Amino acid sequence: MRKQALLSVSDKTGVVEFARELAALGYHLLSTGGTAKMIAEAGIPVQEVADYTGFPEMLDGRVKTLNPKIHAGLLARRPDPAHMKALADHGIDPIDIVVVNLYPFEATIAKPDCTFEDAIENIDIGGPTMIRAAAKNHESVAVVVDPADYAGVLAELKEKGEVSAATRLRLAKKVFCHTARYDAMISNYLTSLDEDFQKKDFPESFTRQFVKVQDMRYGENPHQKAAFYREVCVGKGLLASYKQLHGKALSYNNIADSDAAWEAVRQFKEPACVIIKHANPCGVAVGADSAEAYAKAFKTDSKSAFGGILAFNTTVTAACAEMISKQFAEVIMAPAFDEGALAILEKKPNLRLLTIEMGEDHNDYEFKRVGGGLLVQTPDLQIVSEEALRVVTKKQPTAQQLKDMLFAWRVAKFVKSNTIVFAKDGMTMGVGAGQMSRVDSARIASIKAEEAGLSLKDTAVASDAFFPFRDGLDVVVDAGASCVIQPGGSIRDEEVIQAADERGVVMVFTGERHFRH
Ligand code: 93A
Repeated sequence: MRKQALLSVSDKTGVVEFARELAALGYHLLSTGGTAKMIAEAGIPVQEVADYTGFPEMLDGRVKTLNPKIHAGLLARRPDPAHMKALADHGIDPIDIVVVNLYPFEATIAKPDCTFEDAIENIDIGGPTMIRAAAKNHESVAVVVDPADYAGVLAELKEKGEVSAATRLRLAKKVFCHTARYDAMISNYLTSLDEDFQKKDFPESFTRQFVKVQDMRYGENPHQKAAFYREVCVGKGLLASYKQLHGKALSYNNIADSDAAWEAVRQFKEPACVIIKHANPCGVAVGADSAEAYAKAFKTDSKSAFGGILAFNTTVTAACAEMISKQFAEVIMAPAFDEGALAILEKKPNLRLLTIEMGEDHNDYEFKRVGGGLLVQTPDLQIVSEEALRVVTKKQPTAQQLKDMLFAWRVAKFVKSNTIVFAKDGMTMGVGAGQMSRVDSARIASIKAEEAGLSLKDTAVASDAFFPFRDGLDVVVDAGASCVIQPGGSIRDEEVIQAADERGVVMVFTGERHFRH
């Protein structure tokens, strides 16, 4: 019985050389249109699949190898006599080696001008069918989907006269990984086209595909290993748009914090600066330009800003860079840097400088690993409008108070719960984050303001969730707050509203909360 190899590849790298060696080893070569042409042109004997099956390629190439003569040749158990007889009865030769790589779906959809029809036409059907068949039958067939494996397979063939069982199994595993990834890409692509990108429904199962961008030096701590992945097809987040201009490689914590900084800063229309430390904002401000925004943000908590991640939604000017250069920062990110700014900041060899697009894209889902499972939710995209606020106190807010409260509320969304944010004139004045009790967050925010030398008189306060008791409210009013924005919804709302009236401050309810864990 003649030894047969079938070659059908989109990525034709190295295929002619591989075919030449297989032919020299005595393999009868079968191949499809484009691949067969290349092999034949190199003077290597090859038979077209259409010629072998007696069935022409049809439907614009949609049916090339989908034929029982091919699939029986791939799937027959060897040397099972019944299977061998069935092949012989139908004039089918077993296929021993399959060399296939698939239509370039990923590369196709990555092209900016890719149409829906282009994408659909690049869904390979015959290729996956062949490689899955061959991988299932790996006891008898060697299947090569990666040109990087050509050399190893040839070496074994030359040395042992066959591809070893261990290699056949390894190659088969590679196939199922390959086809799973391929289908996930298609599914991701089609999902990403949904108009209603914020899903209201959750699929029965997730087939997401992430590809490695890089191994990290370590994870959250040096004893943890880590890597960074990009999601295939969906999501144009931080990762899709950042470019590093300068500095050391980003660390695991840098990327996590940069993501938080980018999310927070891009929600502001006016020039803004966000300083993040350990995933929490320690200063957020808006101003006339990057320099003013930075100066204000830094003032909130200059102690904590040490080693922080700075994000801007506007060009970093030389004046701003001059100020920043006096502090130790890990990362600075902005849509652009003035030449003067770059000249100043690039003097620090380790400082990472990133350009980043703002945009309004967001992840469709958020994932959080729990033991043996995954929690999935839609992102928190709520933005409360002035009209949606409900004033619950006798005292009505002034225009300035409304502005301050809405600013504080915007920041509160990006602070880990329990969150208390003091703000005034487009600047955070005290941030209390990540405490188990709201009243403690309120105390911490006031203490930090005092340490920073900031007066909390007439400030606005945002609380990410309702005040369960009046104690938290009393702390912020004692500290100087004159207006409070919070979701409301506690069974003790009345008590808290009464306390606000008693203390003569304004309180508004948003009706929605911003827990962040
Ligand atoms: O359109 S297909 O899904 N129908 C098929 O029957 C088929 N058989 C192989 N695509 C099919 N292929 C794919 O064609 C292979 O997976 C490979 O990517 C490509 C090679 O085509 P050619 O040799 O004509 O360049």
